[in-house]
Amino acid sequence: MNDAGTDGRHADAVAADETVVEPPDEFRESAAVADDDDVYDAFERDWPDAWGRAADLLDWERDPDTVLDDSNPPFYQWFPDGRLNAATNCVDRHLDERRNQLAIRWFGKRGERRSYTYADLHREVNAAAAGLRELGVEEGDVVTLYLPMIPELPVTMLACARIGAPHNVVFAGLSADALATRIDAADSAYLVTCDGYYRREDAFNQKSRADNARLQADGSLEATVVVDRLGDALDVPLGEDEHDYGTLLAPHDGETVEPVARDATDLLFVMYTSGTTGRPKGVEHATGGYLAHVAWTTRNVLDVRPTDTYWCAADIGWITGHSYGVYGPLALGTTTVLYEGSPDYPDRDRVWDLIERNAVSVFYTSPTAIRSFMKWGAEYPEAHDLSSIRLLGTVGESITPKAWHWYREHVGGGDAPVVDTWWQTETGAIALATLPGVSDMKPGKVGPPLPGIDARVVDRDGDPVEAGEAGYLTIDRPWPGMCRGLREGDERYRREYWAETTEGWRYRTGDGATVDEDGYVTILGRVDDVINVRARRFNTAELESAIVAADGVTEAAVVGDDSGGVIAYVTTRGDVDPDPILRESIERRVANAVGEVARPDRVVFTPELPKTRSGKIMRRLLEDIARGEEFGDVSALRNPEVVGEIESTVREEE
Ligand code: 6R9
Repeated sequence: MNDAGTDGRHADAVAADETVVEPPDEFRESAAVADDDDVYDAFERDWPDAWGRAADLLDWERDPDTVLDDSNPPFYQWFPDGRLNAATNCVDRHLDERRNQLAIRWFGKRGERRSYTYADLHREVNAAAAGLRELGVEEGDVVTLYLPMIPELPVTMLACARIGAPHNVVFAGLSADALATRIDAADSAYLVTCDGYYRREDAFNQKSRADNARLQADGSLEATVVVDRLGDALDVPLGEDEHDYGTLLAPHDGETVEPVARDATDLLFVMYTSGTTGRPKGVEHATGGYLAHVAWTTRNVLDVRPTDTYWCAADIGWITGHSYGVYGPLALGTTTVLYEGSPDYPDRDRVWDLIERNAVSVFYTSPTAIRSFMKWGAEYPEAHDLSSIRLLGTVGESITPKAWHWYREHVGGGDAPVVDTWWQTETGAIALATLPGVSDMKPGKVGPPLPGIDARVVDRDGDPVEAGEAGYLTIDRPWPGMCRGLREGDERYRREYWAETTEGWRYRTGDGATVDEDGYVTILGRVDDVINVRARRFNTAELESAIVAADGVTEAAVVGDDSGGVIAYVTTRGDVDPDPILRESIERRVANAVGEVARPDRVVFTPELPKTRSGKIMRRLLEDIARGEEFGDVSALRNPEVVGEIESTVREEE
């Protein structure tokens, strides 16, 4: 790890806005966790047994007697003697009370709609489970799912869970190479994909990409199931060992497949994520602890209940979509929105239109999306009735105070709590956040660790830092949603994440952070996002936060150049002319907020920043451009086309 940061003065610039926002009274009164619940103390007093509250949110085939087995750290086992089925928890158990309540409302790219009640979902999941069985899928077999945001994705995930087959969802936008690597690495013999999907106006052939992957994979694939997403718009011939999803399920319509009771520690799914090194890591999540933690946080942090219509805008191909798009909301029996399209198609008010149409009450998205909304302008949300919103969530990267206030003002009607949630693929579920009915919010700061989570910010030697000083975010005691290990083996898992200290085992998140006097954590970004500016060390987030405070600026990414200076890549709102005055104002703001030493040497205006599919800014790439270096393959980006544009702007100005 690099050194996480410099002195407190710099770190504080990230959250220069010291506003404290109290939970609104109306929200407080009906929140899942109320002020007098004493929940922080209860977890402190009664750890780890207090986590039994999370397990109590689930239905168990055999109730767990033991909460935590920590005899072989860092391979912790949560609820080890419990047995359960995740699909039963997300579907069957709601049938008595809510069979005709909507579970999923789906909106397709072409304006199509499909709705599933819990009874419909039950029927479809059972048919899919029977279909997979017919192909030979057995308990423990890994099934790879390569599907866009269509109902068949959550349905097949739950069908896998029902028969005890771990799923391995690969984001539909990843390349054939990436799919092949993940099929091989997960040792998966089954693939569920589709003919294709719409990209704007065009039908894109997903199946041919899957075919390429199959050719590249080491031959372990036995059967492929193909969902017909496009109908007549795309005709894909099926070869040997390839099955049409509809045809496979049809004879099983109305059948019931007995759910397989799984040990709490059995694998529910694997999810590949990028690590510090080139090869992706296969993060393994166990059934019981994961589902319990996800359900607990969906209820107590996002405050979701069955009467809500809830929308997590993240793609199911990433962990946020797994935990808070599928498992969390369905475990609680709520109605969830599934949206296939993009937020600006057919128009930039699409998201607000969907919120209004569905009377969405809880909305969870990322700062990247919020910055786009800001860039497009407040007139889009303002044209819609968003009064159904009662809570807003954000995840994935730090949110600037400016974006936080915009989100609350223009989407949350000025008074909805905005919950900034910090977590990772590896943590499985939210680990740091305010409890919306209890805690004050501090825009730009994530908040304290959740009850029962022992997160600390420590220095190089592992000692807690002073308030305001930058350090490494670590977690000292295990938590239920934590992954059970890596597909790549125990040694790799231990080496990658854990450190043994005198107090026991410590999980290293890889993020830099500060903590204030009230225990509120500010995330400074990955510790590898540290940049050196004229031999002084800064974090990208602190500079960027100063830049986006300039009027008309929507996004910024700073990188070091090869002479030790700093380049700021900046995007502006559509109606703002990126002129020399704005340039000067940006430079001045950084100088004021952080110090003259950090004044950007160059400000490069660009229509967009290059992003990964999950919305993270590709700083490495921007750095390579700044340094005039070769950069690698950009096809995995969400917007590869901007790279050439940025490069020519940089060169032109030189
Ligand atoms: C859920 C998810 C994990 C990394 C994490 C951190 C960043 C996530 C954040 C945040 C600041 C937040 N991150 N939430 N940074 N504030 N509220 O995003 O998982 O894709 O594994 O990314 O994302 O850097 O380490 P994942």
